[in-house]
Amino acid sequence: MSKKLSFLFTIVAIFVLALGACSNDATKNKENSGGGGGEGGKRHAIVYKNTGNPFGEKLMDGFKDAIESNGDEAILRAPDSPTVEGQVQIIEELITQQVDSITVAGNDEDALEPVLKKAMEQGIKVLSTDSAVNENSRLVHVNQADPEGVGRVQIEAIAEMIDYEGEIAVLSATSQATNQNLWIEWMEEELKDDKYKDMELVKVAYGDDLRDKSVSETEALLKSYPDLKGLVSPTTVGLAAASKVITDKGVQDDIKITGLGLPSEMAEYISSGVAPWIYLWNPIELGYLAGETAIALSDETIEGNAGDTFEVEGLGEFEVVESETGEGTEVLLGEPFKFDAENIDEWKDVY
Ligand code: RAM
Repeated sequence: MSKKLSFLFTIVAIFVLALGACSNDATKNKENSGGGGGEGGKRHAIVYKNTGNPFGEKLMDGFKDAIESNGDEAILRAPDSPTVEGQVQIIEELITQQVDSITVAGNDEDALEPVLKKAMEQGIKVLSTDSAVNENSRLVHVNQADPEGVGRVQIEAIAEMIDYEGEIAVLSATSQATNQNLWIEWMEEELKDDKYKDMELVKVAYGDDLRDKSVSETEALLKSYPDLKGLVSPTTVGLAAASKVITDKGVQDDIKITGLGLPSEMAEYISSGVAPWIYLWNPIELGYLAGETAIALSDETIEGNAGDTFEVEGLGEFEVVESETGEGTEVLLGEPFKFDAENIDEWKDVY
């Protein structure tokens, strides 16, 4: 056989093998579909804030599980950094792919409106979770917990840790993150109570949910505010990064820290006393609930209106309600959990 011919044979062979692999995948998908009793065949996408966030990964795991149990396909996307531009580009691609639903953790409340409206005009069901987009940009928001309680409890915690006295600072995610901004508003509201009269919030810094930036922002806070007594970080990335800085600098006797953290990332700091206790909800369940809500919207079991109800296997019945913020509707997962030295070992391997 000539060299040319044998080359041709090789190409054909590779092609045939590749076809075989495709049809195997197709069979697999077929087998999967209906596995969870769903109709199957739909494509549901989730767009998280950015890649490399362990909380976001857990949330997407839960979303994928819900979608695949229904026999549908889950598309998991996130830009490299938590920007609006990155999310717009991904959403445009998902519109071109004509997915059935898009669930977004918004990097901005309003800026995604044009692209999300475009998606909805084309019949794609749009919802937000974790970080809400405005009511014109979504059919419903899947909320982790009541924002007022989440904000207030973190101030109560840090106050107790520092005996209601001294300077405190907040290390947040991005300055545009709807979820963090709402929690910070409630922190400021809580601080108005007279029992906090000897405490002062000196600064809100932004680590953008990036590890390195969260580390450098914490270092800058410690430098600029040498009398700082407490840090609150309402982001898992920020809380883990700041706890490490406090540990590495050996200043845990001078500064306490609390906030919203993943038990898996915070166990060592809870045990060492750097962060005596923290709060969070289950990110896997949040993603699962978002996935089930996406399915219910695309099956038209719900429309996203207050009063709509749907059943989620393992989690119970959920009702769509008016949002606490007065903007649009939401589905609420539940109350945040408190993690401390007593219970952290049970949770650190779960999420
Ligand atoms: C971070 C993200 C997320 C937030 C959690 C608590 O991982 O900013 O949006 O909900 O922390």
